Amino acid sequence: GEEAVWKAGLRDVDAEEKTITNSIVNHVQTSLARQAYNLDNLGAYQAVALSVRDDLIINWNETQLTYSRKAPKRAYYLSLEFLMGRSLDNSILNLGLKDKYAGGVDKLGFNLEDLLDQERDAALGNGGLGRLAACLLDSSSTQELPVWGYGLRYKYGIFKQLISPEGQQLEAPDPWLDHQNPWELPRLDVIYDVRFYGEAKRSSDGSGRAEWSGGQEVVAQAYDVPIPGYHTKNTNNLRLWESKPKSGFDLNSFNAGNYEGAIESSNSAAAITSVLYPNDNTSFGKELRLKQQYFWTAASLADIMRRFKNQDKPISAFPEFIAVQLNDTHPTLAIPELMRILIDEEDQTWDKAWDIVTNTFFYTNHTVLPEALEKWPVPLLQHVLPRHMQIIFDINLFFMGQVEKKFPGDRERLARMSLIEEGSPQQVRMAHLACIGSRRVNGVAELHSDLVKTTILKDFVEFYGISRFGNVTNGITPRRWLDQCNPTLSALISSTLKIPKEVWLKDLPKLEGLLAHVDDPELAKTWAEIKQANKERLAHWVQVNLGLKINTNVMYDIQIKRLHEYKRQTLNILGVIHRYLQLKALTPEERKKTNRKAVFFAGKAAPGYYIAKLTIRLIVNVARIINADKDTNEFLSLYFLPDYSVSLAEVLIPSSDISQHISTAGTEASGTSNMKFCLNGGLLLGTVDGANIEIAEEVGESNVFFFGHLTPDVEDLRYQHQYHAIPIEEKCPALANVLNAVSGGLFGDGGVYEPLLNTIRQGDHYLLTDDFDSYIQALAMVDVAYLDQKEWIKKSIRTTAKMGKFSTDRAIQDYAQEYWNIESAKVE
Ligand code: 26V
Repeated sequence: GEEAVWKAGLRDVDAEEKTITNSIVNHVQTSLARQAYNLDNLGAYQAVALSVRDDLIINWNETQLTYSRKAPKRAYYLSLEFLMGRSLDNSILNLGLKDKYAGGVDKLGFNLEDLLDQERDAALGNGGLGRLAACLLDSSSTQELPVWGYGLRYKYGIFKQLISPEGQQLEAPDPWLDHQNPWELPRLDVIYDVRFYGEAKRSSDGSGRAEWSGGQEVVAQAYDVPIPGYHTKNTNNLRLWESKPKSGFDLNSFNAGNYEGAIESSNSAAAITSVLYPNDNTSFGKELRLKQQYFWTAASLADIMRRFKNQDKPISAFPEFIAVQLNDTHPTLAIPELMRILIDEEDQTWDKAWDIVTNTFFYTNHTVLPEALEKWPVPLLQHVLPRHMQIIFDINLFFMGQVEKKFPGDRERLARMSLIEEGSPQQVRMAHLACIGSRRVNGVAELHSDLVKTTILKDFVEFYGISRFGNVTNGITPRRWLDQCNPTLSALISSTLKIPKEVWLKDLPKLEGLLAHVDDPELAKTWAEIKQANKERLAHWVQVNLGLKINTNVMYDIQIKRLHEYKRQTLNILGVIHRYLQLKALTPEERKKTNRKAVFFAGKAAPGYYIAKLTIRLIVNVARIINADKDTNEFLSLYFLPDYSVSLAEVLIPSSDISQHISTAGTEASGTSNMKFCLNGGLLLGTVDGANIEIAEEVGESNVFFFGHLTPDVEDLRYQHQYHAIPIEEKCPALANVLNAVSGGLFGDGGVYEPLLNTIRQGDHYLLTDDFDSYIQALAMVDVAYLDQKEWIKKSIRTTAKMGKFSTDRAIQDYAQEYWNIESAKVE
């Protein structure tokens, strides 16, 4: 707009709005050094973000002051991944300033929604594990608990996914910091040296100490990200470390004319935090990944130790003031690192050090898949972290002694429980180290926690007793995953419950009050209208971003998650093909009686995961064929939405009628998007796995669609596949028919898909041939149920009503009380 219009617009704003517009304009002129009247949306977004940041910093400061003054026991959440997504909308909602900012931005001639869209996702995570960390942080501030997160400030987050015309996934870097990041505060003074390589010499004085010297030293520098709570001043901290060379570059080499050598060491320091590893559920023993893990745990523990020492307490009091949660085994080096600090630097005896360590750490397991359990080769550890390898061997020696005492002569048990797996090379089993070095261990849903106790850590339950092992079922933050992504539904819930959202968003079981209104036709009508509007919002997104037109008057069926064989996107796409073949066989009259639907997929495959990439390729090519088929496309359409992200999830989830969570029983530890869909009134089609089970317990089996074999059958079925395989034509003709259609070239060159199809024909580790028929039946039941819209809406309302358990507010309180023993510290 013109300058005159701009100034005129500023006349009639209320006081708080005025403060906001002033602050935005100030940031435009000073922080951005630009003119307010010819600003683009990106500049306006930056100015608004800086203005919001001012509020966050004030609350952050008061929070840290309160924590210092009250000196409560604190908890630290160590996670290599924090999948934060965007921050602006979440910040103004949590601060209770959304309306004011919308008004202020409007007065300045901009549209808040457009500005929110300028923000890049902070995508420092792969999937569920990283997003869980982000939700738990939101809840820790909201619950006023003294919790900090520690992670790495990757220069590049999870790769950007492109899909080639042939349906190939291509990866591009994610330079998310290119537009400066207003949500972080660099702390030039919070720095620590971190050593790699070198030599560890044990002292000869019998103290057990050692001296670790030489090698490479790099610097860890902190960046702080404020985490606002919902309608509270409490604003916790996420501290992310960046690696830097210790001293610019090596002047000796430089002066000697070795220019490349001089910058090489600085490059190798910077490399440590350059990129997030894009593997989800598979571990490769890569040196750079090991360096990331140590760099981050060493910096975080040094920081925690410095804060503790400021309190002037004896070192033995460490566990009375500090709890450290290990998010999966990725930070397990913290265990030998704290031993090293206590023994080599703080003069503690081995026994005292071990006592402190095992009262400080807690370990959460997030998967029982064998390929995801981390193991580090002993020679690599010896090379990169010689002192830690000594300590791990020592821990093992003591531990093996204890096991031998309890189970004398049980050699096999010793071999199973050892921290060291024999072989060439020997490998360190990180889950064992995390288990014996922690106070307590937990899984992330009831079934998964049971599996942890009966499979991968069975021997440890027998050794320590059951009370060391627990469960904390995952959750999600209802602020982002309902109020922020589905504001109209949030408003409808508030008016129906006659409870302001500020209350029920912090006390999610209050949703149960919706049950009293399930039969209210007015509510049902508005409920359905909101779902419809959310479908239109998604259709609009697809139109703008992909140039495709989607029918909004059909059922929306969605599966969005990382591509993995165990999650069985392949089962879903083969089901779609089955439906397509059936539709083709019907007469036009018969087709008109069927349930119409659009099927959506989104998700990334690890760059080296060939079979997962082939599944994407199949989905894309099936979509190409069936969306172009005039006989059927009115009844069935299919979309693969590229570059799945937190922000895209926020558009997809509120639009779903049904979502699919169809992992082979016993493989999905919990799942969290299942909770997000259900909270938004989408129904669930799933296997009896992970948190699906607890969702069904809450909403009642009649409100979910379950299918497939159960966990106890899986082992047997796999044995059958190995030793008594039945040809697929005999066992599951419907599936054989679908595979033949693909092989036969119905979706382009069938040969391309042979390796994928062969995983099913041979071995079928994820039991598609066992579950396909019951999957198709379940889909048919969904169709029947959806045709009765009245009853469907009731199921939808009931589902939302019963999601109270799945707030991370509940989960974080569970950790606080049953694990960390911390209490809230409210900022007045
Ligand atoms: C493992 C590895 C191995 C080394 C390379 C990088 C990497 C990255 C992540 C992982 C962790 C895999 C475990 C995981 O993500 N589990 C998921 O955790 C969610 C939150 O608890 C849960 O909802 C999902 O069911 C579970 O698959």
